[in-house]
Amino acid sequence: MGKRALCSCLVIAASSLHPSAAFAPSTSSLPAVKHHNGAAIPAASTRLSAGSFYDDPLLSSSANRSSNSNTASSQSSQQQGAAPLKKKDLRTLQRFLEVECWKSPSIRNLDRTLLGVSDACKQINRIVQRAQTDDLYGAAVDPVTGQQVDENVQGEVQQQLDVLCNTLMLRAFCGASNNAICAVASEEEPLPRSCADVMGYDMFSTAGEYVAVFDPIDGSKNIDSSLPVGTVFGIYKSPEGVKRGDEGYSLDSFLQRGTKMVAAGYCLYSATTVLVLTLGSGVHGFTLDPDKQTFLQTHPNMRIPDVGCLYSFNEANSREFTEPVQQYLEKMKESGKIGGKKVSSRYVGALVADVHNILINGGIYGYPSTRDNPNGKLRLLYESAPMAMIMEQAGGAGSTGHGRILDVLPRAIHERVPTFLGSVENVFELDQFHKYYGEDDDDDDE
Ligand code: FBP
Repeated sequence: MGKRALCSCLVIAASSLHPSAAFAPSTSSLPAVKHHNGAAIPAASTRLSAGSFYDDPLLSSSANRSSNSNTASSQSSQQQGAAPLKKKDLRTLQRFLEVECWKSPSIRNLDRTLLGVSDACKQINRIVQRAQTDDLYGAAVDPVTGQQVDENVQGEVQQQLDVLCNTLMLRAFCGASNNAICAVASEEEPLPRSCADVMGYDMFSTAGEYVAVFDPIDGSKNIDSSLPVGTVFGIYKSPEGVKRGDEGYSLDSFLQRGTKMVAAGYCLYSATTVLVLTLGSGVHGFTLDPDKQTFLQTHPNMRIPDVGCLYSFNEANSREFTEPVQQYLEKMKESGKIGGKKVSSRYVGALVADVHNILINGGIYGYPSTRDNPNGKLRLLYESAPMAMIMEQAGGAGSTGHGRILDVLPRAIHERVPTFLGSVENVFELDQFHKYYGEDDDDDDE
């Protein structure tokens, strides 16, 4: 479909109008969005931890003062006039899981599994921090032959850390005492594996009504330069009456739309270690207390701003991006403002880190399709879909450019999908550019 004559910027009412109007400064296409309280509060006020510095009388008083914990832009119930919580008042992840899983029958027996996953994240956090000192770098070698192990199903040489963190996550999901999970799929495994196979005991074969998917170490290329990395995971309930094959699971349990996920989360290993989780009713963030090695609920009910001025794309690939995305980025930079705020680019090169930044501050993250990778780079099942569930649960959006990521029916475990995640207004505009520039190919096969 040829390009229509460009018209001058008008208020976006119907998607047929030229989408760049959205970037026209202070046009009414974007609601006049003001960052929640607008106060320039540092990203995260530091909490002094009980039991270490907290006992220091000099510091304790400042702790009381600097209690406005959550970031300025993500508004949680805590900031709405509630007295700031001191550290000891923060709910632990364990308590949160016990209560939330008890509350909803559909996830009733996932509390121990998720607690096990949080323990694995603590171990991965330690491993990532020790990678330099304990020489956990470089390609993984076969413990028996001493030979470098083969490439993984992504065609990447498996790093020692990939293998280590993969093992920790496999055990965390399959080893939970109440056997809630029957099988798992990982970025590092060519095919799903039953928990009986992972744990090496048949007793696990009768296990659970759930399956788990995960990327044990996301952005692993960043480790060499000590930049942030992450872990991503999602949990699906096996469809009623699904027949398990000889492998102890059914692929149908995995190849479900993201809308079927019952829980999703990521853990960010960075300046602080933050576990962000949704059980299908809101999003909550837990920061690891380095002294007590306990995840504390520092970000209850996270909400992403409806519009944000951050964008996170690897623009080195922009020549290969599809026209709608090229036009979207071009028009945004031309106007230099979104919602009256100056646009700014941030790209760490790790999905978890970049999306966490967008979740806190608003804006859009994108890994588009390119001429060489028509489906982009990110894997639908254990990268894009879990992040899209978190984004939507926080009031944001997750799109392929042609529809919700969560509506895409996966056809294969390691299938890739163009991925756009962020504030609802920003992602809406990107979808308008796809509509306007007419590259409308339904990649949803049903
Ligand atoms: P893995 O590291 O798990 O393979 O994930 C892919 C990833 O590293 C994302 O975390 C990140 O957003 C993207 O690839 C970076 O890709 P590029 O280096 O092409 O920008």
